[in-house]
Parts: sequence; structure tokens; C-alpha cells
Amino acid sequence: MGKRPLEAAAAVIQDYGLACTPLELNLEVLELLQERWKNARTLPGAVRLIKHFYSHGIPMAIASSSPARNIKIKLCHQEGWTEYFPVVVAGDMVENGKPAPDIFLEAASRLNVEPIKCLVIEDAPAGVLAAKAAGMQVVAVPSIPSKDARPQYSSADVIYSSLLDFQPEVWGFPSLNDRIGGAIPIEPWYMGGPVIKGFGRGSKLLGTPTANLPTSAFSNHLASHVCGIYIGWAGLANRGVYKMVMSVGWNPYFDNKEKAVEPWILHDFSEDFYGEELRLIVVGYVRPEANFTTLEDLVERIHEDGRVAKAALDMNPFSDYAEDSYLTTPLPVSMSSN
Ligand code: ADP
Ligand code: RBF
Ligand code: MG
Repeated sequence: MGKRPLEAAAAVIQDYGLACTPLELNLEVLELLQERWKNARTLPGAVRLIKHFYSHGIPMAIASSSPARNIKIKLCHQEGWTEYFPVVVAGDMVENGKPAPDIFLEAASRLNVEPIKCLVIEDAPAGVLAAKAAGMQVVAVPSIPSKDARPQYSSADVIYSSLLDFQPEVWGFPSLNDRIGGAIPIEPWYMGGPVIKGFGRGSKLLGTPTANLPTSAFSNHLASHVCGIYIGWAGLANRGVYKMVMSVGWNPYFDNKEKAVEPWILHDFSEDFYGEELRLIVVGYVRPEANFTTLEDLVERIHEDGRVAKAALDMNPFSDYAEDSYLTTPLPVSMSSN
């Protein structure tokens, strides 16, 4: 990540002990990649930020280590992006790749802005170093989805779990005012599966039970940048549809080894429902995960999140999803267990 194609290929060849040259590897994978770029999804919060900057006339550039041709292909599959980013500087357009500052200095010069006035949003360690070397401020949104990777980003001015945590006013830009009842509407995610045993502390320790799903139900979301507290709807077959608030991440207070999804259903059940099919539609974002000095503070915050969820989910566009048939569609017979 953040490396130019031949450097990146050399790293892959070394890691996997491959018997080919970087050039050979890239020729072989390029074709496969080109097929897939059009399916690449935007990161959570990206479209929201880019449209906000664009609507306020804040100039934006892309400074990416990819070759110019590949960047073009990726951009043209996202509506409006070619217009949002009039300046694109590619790895093959400068002498030295990241972590050298060349690419960011070139972008600033083409935007006709002083480097010191630029803010870089970076996902790769080499890019963070390059931006600092260019004398710019850097927000890191790590694309290495592991908590051990954090030290590699330590020279960034701040590390956010996702672009949804970016508050423009903190960096001198006009603020975003798109929260509805305290939550940011997001592109909804759908996940479902049988309720399994979790860490065994939701009800006992915190008084807020969280119904855990097998990792396979959300592995496609966990790889992307989605740590934080979310609201949404929960469907339980034969029981109903309920409001839900959940945390995604390593739970800093407990410092979990594995990233987890912890949905607290905002309803009093008189019993456990392990093994039952649980469907979730996640529709809004509330806040990043936080650490707390006492358990009481964590519990109080979780209840506050619950109040936000209850109020926000009554509002549009969040309320609409309560009717989504995904929440109540039974499994095909072949997939249900008995
Ligand atoms: P676990 O470690 O298994 O997740 P918890 O103490 O977090 O244990 O309790 C979660 C379990 O409690 C769920 O799997 C479910 O069976 C039950 N439960 C009862 N009420 C709720 C609720 N309102 N929200 C989530 N789970 C609930
Ligand atoms: N854990 C944290 O360490 N930090 C948090 O900010 C945090 N927020 C939460 C918000 C909600 C709505 C819920 C349901 C849980 C939250 N937890 C948080 C996770 C909590 O630690 C988790 O449910 C327990 O670890 C249960 O296994
Ligand atoms: Mg739990």
C-alpha cells in the first residue's frame, strides 16, 4: 500500500517467495484487476466528504502511487468523481514515490496552493510519511485493518477509524450538518445469521446484552473501515422487528483480540434466543469507539447511544428500513437448521 506498482510487486514476490519478476507479476495481475476496479465500492463516508468539500469550492486533488491510467479507470466508475478531482497526480508522474514528498508537492503546485495549507487524507503508512515530508497536515484512515498496525501511522496528525469520523470544522473547513436525530445516514449494510455465544459479559457485566453473529455474517464489512457505534433495525424470525444499536471494533475498554460486532436490541426479551436467525440492517453512524476510565461511564454512554437510536430510528430515512423484507424473510428450507 502506498507503493508504486513495481515496488509493490517486489514486496509481494518476497512475502510469498514467488519465482517471477515484478514486471511479470504485474502483467499477469493487471488484467484481473482491471476487471474488478469497476466493482470497487467507495469507503464509508467518502462520498459525503467529497461532495461537502466540492459544494464549498474547496479544491481537491488525488495523489496516488497507482499509474495514471489505472486511476482514471477507477475514477470514471464513480459518479462525478472526475469532476470533483480536476488534479490527479500519479506515481508515474513524479521522480520519487511515497514516502518521498514529490507527489504531494506536485499536487499542491498544480492546485496552486501552498503545501502548508494542504490537508492530506491517507490510508497507507508510506503516504503518511510522504505528506509529512511535504509539510502538510495528515489525517490517517488506516487501510490495514488490524489494531497492531496503528504504530505505523504514528506520524499522522490524527488517526480515524473511518472517514465518518472526519469533522471538517476541526481542520478549518465549514462543518457538516447532516446528522438526523444524532446519527449520520449511511449506505445501509445487511447482515444475518444464527445468534451465537459472545464474550459472555454483555448482560452480566454491563446490563446490555449483545446478540453475536458468526464472523462469516459480516466478514465482508469488517475488512473495510467501519469501527464505531451504529444504529439500525433487527429482525428475529417469529418475534418481530426492533430498534438496535451496536458497536463494531475492538472495544478499547476491553481491548479485544478480535474485531467484533455487538448489537444491543432495544427491547426487553424474557429469554435468550441463541440459535435463532437474526437479521440486521445498519442505517446510521453515531460515534467512534471510545475508551472509558470506569465501567459506569461506559454503561452510561451505551445507554445514551440507545436513546439516540430510539429517537433517530423514528425519523426518515432511518425509519423506512423497518419495512424492509430482509428483516423478516425466512431462510430457504435447505439452509435452515433443525
Ligand atoms: P453473549 O456473550 O453470548 O453475547 P450477552 O450477555 O451479551 O452474552 O447476552 C446476549 C444474549 O442475550 C443474546 O445472544 C440473546 O440470546 C439474549 N438477549 C436477550 N435480550 C437481548 C437484547 N435485548 N439484545 C440482545 N441480546 C439479547
Ligand atoms: N466498548 C468500548 O470499549 N467502547 C465503546 O465506546 C463502546 N460503545 C458501545 C456502544 C454500544 C451501543 C454497545 C452495545 C457496546 C459498546 N461497547 C463499547 C462494547 C461493549 O464493550 C461490548 O458490548 C461488550 O464488550 C460486550 O461484549
Ligand atoms: Mg454479547
